[in-house]
Amino acid sequence: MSRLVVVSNRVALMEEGKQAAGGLAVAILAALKKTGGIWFGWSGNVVDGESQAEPTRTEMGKLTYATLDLGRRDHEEYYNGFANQTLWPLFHYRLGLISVNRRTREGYERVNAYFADKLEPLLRPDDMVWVHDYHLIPFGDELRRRGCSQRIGFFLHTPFPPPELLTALPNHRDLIRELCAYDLVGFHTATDMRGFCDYIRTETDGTVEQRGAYGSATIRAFGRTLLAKVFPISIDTEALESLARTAGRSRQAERLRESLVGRRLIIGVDRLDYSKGLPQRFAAFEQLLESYPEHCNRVSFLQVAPPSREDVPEYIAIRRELSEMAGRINGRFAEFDWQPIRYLNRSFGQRVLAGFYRLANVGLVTPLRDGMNLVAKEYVACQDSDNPGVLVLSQFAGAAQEMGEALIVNPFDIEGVGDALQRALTMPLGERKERHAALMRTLRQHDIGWWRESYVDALTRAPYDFPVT
Ligand code: ADQ
Repeated sequence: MSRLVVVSNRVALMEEGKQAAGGLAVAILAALKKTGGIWFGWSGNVVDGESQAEPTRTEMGKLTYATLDLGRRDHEEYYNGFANQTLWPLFHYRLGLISVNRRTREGYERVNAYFADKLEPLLRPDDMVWVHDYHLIPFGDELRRRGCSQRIGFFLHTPFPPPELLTALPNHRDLIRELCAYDLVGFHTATDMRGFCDYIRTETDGTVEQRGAYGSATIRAFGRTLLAKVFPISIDTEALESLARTAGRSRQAERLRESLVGRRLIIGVDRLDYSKGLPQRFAAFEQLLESYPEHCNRVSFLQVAPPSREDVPEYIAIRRELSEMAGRINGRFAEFDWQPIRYLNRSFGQRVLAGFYRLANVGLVTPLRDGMNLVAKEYVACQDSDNPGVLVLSQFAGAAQEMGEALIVNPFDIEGVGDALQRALTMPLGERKERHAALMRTLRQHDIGWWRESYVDALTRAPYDFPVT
């Protein structure tokens, strides 16, 4: 069996007992734990001057971490710049937020080439290389230019926009040509894959040989043949289920329960990101209190939102907006013994979160656009099947395509989400159990192990050839 080499922008080198807040980190760790291999990428450190000359290697059991510190300019142009101010908003359908300039695009290409220079000497001929996410689209092409003939796959953790949006990016063809250097390109949903296939059909002279309703397709474009396929990412369902059973009785969960003094709980857990629809969510909770005043002093909304990408102006702006909204809504509705919104800018360990999920009567997951959204799956897995809570889920989260038994909402429709909250809070036990059981069947069948195995299996079998440069 080939060794697995995982490449991602950020390598989450875990200190004992610590938990990363990124969905990607959580998923990769669970995947590599079984097979072992190399996890290669940025250390998360930014240094003055040049990026690190040689990777730092750290061995942990069967796993080798190989990490690089980024120089300030590389970090600014590649990470804060092109990845997070151009591709992230573009891939989340937010053209109004994209910033476009040649300097950051060049920085993005330069750092991808630098990463390829550093990984290439570590590779063995029969390795399989699995590259993650929008930061690293050109990486496979850079490895090919250095003569790497290993199987190289890519998985996109964000949505993939339709060609009408993608073509707003100058030199979009170059980016998609680079994407076609991989042997396998994986997406979360059929919608994302359709965006890619439509681009190939309309913007290139390539062909798409589709199998099933956007389940998988052979792409011939830019002189290469590759496989595109849908692999909805998931969670370690069984582990989380058993963690939640005891986590509901942990000290922190007890403190939360006591603080509620019999009130119901709605929970939201997200990185603080404009794609997560947090202002609309706060407004929907306000709408609930306004339209259904019987919930005043009877329901609390706990929103956990650790800050992320704090160097990017849009993230500073949304943080300020949310603090103001929480203050305003609390000022409007609070009683001397009840605060409607508990808004926390910090992260928690997995065990504490599992306990909080289990206590919550409603999981409120309302991104404006999201690749998958693992919180939706985690919330369901942590419920008590004898008395489960209700998931209210945005139709624009990838997860909605598999989790139709949740209450599916349009996050832009504030009144509609307010009504869905009312429905969730008053749903009879029988219906809650039925919906939960159906969701759990999906999560047990398609867990993180299934995701990894089906991706690696497809990469093993993908047709591959070498670039015509
Ligand atoms: P994210 O945008 O980070 O991931 P998500 O899928 O919800 O979003 O994953 C977040 C993860 O971080 C979850 O495992 C959650 O438990 C954890 N987390 C969030 N807030 C936390 C907190 N306050 N404390 C501790 N842990 C916290 C990206 C894409 C998603 C896609 C994933 C995986 O944007 O669409 O689902 O990658 O592909």
